[in-house]
Amino acid sequence: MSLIKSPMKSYFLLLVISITLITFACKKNKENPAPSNDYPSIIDEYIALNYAGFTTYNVELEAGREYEVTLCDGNILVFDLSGIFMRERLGGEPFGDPANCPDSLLTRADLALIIRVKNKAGNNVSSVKKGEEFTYEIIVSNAGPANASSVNVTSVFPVSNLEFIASDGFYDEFSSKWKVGAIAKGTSQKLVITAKGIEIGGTTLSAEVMQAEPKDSDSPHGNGILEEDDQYEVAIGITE
Ligand SMILES: [Ca+2]
Repeated sequence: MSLIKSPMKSYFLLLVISITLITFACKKNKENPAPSNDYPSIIDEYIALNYAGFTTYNVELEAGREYEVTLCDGNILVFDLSGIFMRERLGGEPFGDPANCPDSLLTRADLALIIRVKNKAGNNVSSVKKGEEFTYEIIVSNAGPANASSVNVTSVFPVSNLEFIASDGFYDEFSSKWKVGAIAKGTSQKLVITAKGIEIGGTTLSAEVMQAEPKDSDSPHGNGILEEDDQYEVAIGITE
């Protein structure tokens, strides 16, 4: 992303830098590093790779042993003296122009969804006999760093091929909605649906995270893109 695209933006950027330098007079600024304020370039490379869109941030040498990078959203990344990333932590107040500061990845959750089909013995299967009860599990996990809440999943129950028998969560086979609720970072929630095949042939089980708070770091909710990690499809055969 180019920092300076127009004279107007250039002027605005200078204004932001001026304010930033006043606010963080003791800090080094990525936009205007003095020679004595130099820091390892791999810090800039790390931010460009992991925090695309963050064009304003400050780098400060803390007690001569590590660099603290304050992102414009106020969150802080800590690097060692050679510029190797060590940890992140929630920081203070945001600064600068919000337009140069996208939603922080630190404040997002990363939800992922999979489906597992199992026979009565608990083994993973790709086909079942007509009339045979089986289960399919929809598992939503949250890799963090934020906790997720108000999670809702849609999984259309294929009524023409399967008979719904039971589920162990807040799932409504008529509306296709599973009200998941909260998923703390590092944990998962599972819905187990019991069904049986009523029509010989094949069908597809699918599910997607439709809503959740906060935003997901790599898969916008409810956009129907199967390649994303919050959506899943699995084919199942129903045999004689
Ligand atoms: Ca995700």
